[in-house]
Amino acid sequence: MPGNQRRIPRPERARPASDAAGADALLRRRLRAARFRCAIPAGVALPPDEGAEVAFVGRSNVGKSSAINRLVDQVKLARVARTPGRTRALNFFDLDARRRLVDLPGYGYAKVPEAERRAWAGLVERYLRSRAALRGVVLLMDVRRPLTPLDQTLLDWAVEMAIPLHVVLTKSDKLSRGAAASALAATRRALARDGASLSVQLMSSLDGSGVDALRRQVGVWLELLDDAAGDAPSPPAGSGQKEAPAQCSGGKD
Ligand SMILES: Nc1nc2c(ncn2[C@@H]2O[C@H](COP(=O)(O)OP(=O)(O)O)[C@@H](O)[C@H]2O)c(=O)[nH]1
Ligand SMILES: [Mg+2]
Repeated sequence: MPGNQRRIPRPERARPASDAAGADALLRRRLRAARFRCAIPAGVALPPDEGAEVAFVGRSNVGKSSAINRLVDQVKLARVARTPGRTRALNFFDLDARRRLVDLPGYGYAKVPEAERRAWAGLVERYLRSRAALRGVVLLMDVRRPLTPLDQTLLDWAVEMAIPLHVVLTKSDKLSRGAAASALAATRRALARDGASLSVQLMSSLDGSGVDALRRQVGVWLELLDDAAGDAPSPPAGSGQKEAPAQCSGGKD
């Protein structure tokens, strides 16, 4: 074909692939804009309940910070917000003026004192019940130990409150491919028995597998591929995170 001849587009064949790649690139860019906004301890008012947010919840050490960092393509976003002694805080990350990710406090192992378990439950349940901006919850469970009692509590709340739920089975690299697939199928079966309507996926923050699926789910919930979605202006590299305020709300609630 002569080089100067105009190419005839063939949308049926060429478009879907490039559109999908373009959509993924846009999603990545919008998530990469995430910036730590504030950590809100119990009793302090949350940022205004407007726009849209997606919350992440799971047992301590399940890999929640690592998954958030993978999601937003940043090495230590979730870690910079971690203040020792403030494990009961809700950490808010802005994607743009109207969209946020929220890192809910992790829950402990089976043996945490009852009072501590109740404090955690009170804080998380209140947030889930009252937050109009909440579009969905990502529940992270270790692929080797899914559906602990507190995971079940979370699931029950989400079903009761009709909050869309996406379950991520973390650390899939710790199992063989076959064992991970079996764990995924078993978890899906168990959740179907519960009558929960939700999605379940495997993920490894170590090798990055599954991160695209998580990105797409968050993108759908936050309508990140909406044409109207603004690209947040990025602050200069290296600025912002260390100086982020410890809180960003007005007073007690
Ligand atoms: N092998 C493996 N280790 C992981 C993965 N995700 C997190 N980890 C490790 O698990 C530990 C807890 O991770 P972190 O993200 O801090 O968990 P969080 O307490 O739920 O926020 C750390 O040592 C991580 O390096 C994963 O996908 N694969
Ligand atoms: Mg963490």
